Amino acid sequence: MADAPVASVGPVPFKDVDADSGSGSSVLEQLPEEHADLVSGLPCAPRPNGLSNLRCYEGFWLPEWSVPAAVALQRRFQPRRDDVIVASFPKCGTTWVNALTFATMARRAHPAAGAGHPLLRLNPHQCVPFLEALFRSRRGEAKLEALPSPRLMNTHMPLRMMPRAAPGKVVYVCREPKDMVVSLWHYLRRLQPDLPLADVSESVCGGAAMYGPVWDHILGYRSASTARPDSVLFLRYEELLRDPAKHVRKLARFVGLPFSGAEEEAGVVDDIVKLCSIGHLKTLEANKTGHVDPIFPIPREALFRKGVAGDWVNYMTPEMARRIDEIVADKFHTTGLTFQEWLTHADSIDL
Ligand code: PAP
Repeated sequence: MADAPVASVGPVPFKDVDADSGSGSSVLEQLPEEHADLVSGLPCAPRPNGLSNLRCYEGFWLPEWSVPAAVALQRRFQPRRDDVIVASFPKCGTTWVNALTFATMARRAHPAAGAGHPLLRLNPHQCVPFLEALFRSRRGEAKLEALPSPRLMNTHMPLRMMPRAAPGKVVYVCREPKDMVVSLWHYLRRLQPDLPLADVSESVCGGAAMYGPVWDHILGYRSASTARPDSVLFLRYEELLRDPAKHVRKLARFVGLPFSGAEEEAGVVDDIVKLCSIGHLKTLEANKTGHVDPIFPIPREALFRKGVAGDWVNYMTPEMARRIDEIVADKFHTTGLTFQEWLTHADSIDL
């Protein structure tokens, strides 16, 4: 991307330096050549309504288009020491953590209260490049290479798809699985209005959901964070809701950019929290219009629904909820990770 304008210090809003953005090209429209045999030989879970089929690669159900990207990521991604990757299972707070991390890391170039902040004109996903989309092609990989340091990137890939060498720092966000299921259901209903919640819940419980099994996804990052807390920050969506300012400070320390006394006094933390709040992001044109991907027909505004904890009680049958709780108890009981407080905390917490 020799012709793309590149600022000297990152993270830069990716859309501003991506010469292809707005061209309508999509990760879904390019068929992978490399590793085509590998993909076609993997177990397949078909999906309707224009959604990419899932393929089981190294124990995870990845969207078919992203399998070559997983291979390329494992083999060729050259992490830099100051890279920061926001990782998550879908519908667990990706958009929010992308926004918070971008605003925190870029605050010197772009003060959060400034009228020209990139998040006022761009969707958070446009600011933070999606690793698996870029690793679909050599061209995409080159774009990543050309980004100035520190780079901020985003992925839904499980940890095992990351390169063996430590990939800089990872900020992982997880969410109470029943709320994730309800959020995913609302999202997918944009493509299939009659989709039963039971179907989504079943596929998540059975593991064959996009990037699933969700438990293994969480556990991979959780154990990495326990082993290497300086490299993997493990956040929970519900805790972010409870005290976003505390977690923005934590995030800033983790990425090596703690807030100074002067910044604290000037209210910079609160500025970041306000800028990235769902109430604010929802009102912006960049988040009200357009689609998640130029040709993927889910409107961007579907990324900003309610943004609360405990919404599952409004939709799930007791049996559905019990099934997920039992799996969660079984999978996480040795890890100290519990979502129990949210099981009894059924009333939604608004920001
Ligand atoms: P993605 O994986 O497709 O990027 P992701 O952002 O992880 O989606 O999840 C969307 C959820 O985060 C939605 O939850 P809900 O359906 O339960 O409401 C969305 O509302 C919520 N969300 C998006 N932005 C924010 C934000 N700024 N603050 C809090 N929650 C948010």
